[in-house]
Amino acid sequence: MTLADRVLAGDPRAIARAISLIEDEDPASGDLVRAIFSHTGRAYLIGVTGPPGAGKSTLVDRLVTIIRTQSTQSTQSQPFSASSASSAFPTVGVIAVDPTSPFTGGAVLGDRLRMQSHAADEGVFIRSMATRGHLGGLARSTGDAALVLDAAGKDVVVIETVGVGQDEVDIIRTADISIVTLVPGTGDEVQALKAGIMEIADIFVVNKADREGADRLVAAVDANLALHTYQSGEWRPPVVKTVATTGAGVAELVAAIEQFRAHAADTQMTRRKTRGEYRLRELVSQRFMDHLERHVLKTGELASVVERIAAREVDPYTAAADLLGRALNSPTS
Ligand SMILES: Nc1nc2c(ncn2[C@@H]2O[C@H](COP(=O)(O)OP(=O)(O)OP(=O)(O)O)[C@@H](O)[C@H]2O)c(=O)[nH]1
Ligand SMILES: [Mg+2]
Repeated sequence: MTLADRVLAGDPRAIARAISLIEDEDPASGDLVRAIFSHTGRAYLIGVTGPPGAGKSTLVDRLVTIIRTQSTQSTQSQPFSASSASSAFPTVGVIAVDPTSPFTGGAVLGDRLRMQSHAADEGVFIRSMATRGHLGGLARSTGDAALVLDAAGKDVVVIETVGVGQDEVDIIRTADISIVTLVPGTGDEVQALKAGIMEIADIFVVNKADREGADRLVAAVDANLALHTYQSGEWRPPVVKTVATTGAGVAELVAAIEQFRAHAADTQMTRRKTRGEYRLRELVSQRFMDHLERHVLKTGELASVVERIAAREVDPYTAAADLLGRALNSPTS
């Protein structure tokens, strides 16, 4: 059985192995994605972002608990339907993107500990992924890891990232739903505005609502939303207060997710296309640079172009046009 077959069968060890290949940017990961891709597109992708320490992992842990027990409730609507008759509860995959170096391990351990309540649950797969240094690498590897979980039959895939950089914003923006977590008393409003994460939120969560200033923060976010005129039928992001440590407000969050999912059913395809386009553009750019560096330029030549730009001997537009021309005139690999 190939690794792809084992992933498709839902084998947790194969899922872990596949994600490691992706994380290491092993060439085999491309073949893996090729093999599983036609089996993806079913999972509901939830992106959770926010500043470091906002309580994202604690919140995700609570969210997973509710999703995993949802079928026991006799409520009207169920946003996350289980994939097969054999599993009564929706299965979940969680990817926590570790903002720190893969070698410090601190945040990895933290995420593991805070999601420990699902350790014995076979329907939940939790994994931390380390940030890679280069542009777009994180978005690609996270996207590929989500594909693995999707192919493995997870009904819901949650991606947790620290909302600090464009990369993280890009990951969350292309999820089926984006949840932005803020915390009172940290000047988050300003930070969030800077990082451009206000615009990507489908739902705002003010976590640590047990702290002073929660209502003020809710009011600040509301005031910000009020600057935008919502057309009738347009989704206005709700602001949900939670205390992730006790679970307070998490049921309301699930209800908001449910509402968004029902509301955005027709726009989901647009979002998925955007996700696909983003990945395609990123992949082509990366392939192009790889080709350029491996087959067109001599060793160190790119660095010397960078030097010349720094020394103002050439402008970046001319340099880029020159590199593009040279690459196009060389045989592709
Ligand atoms: N008082 C209070 N503390 C909370 C709440 N939610 C989480 N915490 C605590 O905040 C700390 C950080 O929680 P995490 O869930 O690890 O936060 P995170 O956003 O995942 O952190 P990173 O992934 O490292 O960015 C932990 O000590 C939690 O127990 C809350 O609602 N109220
Ligand atoms: Mg975390």
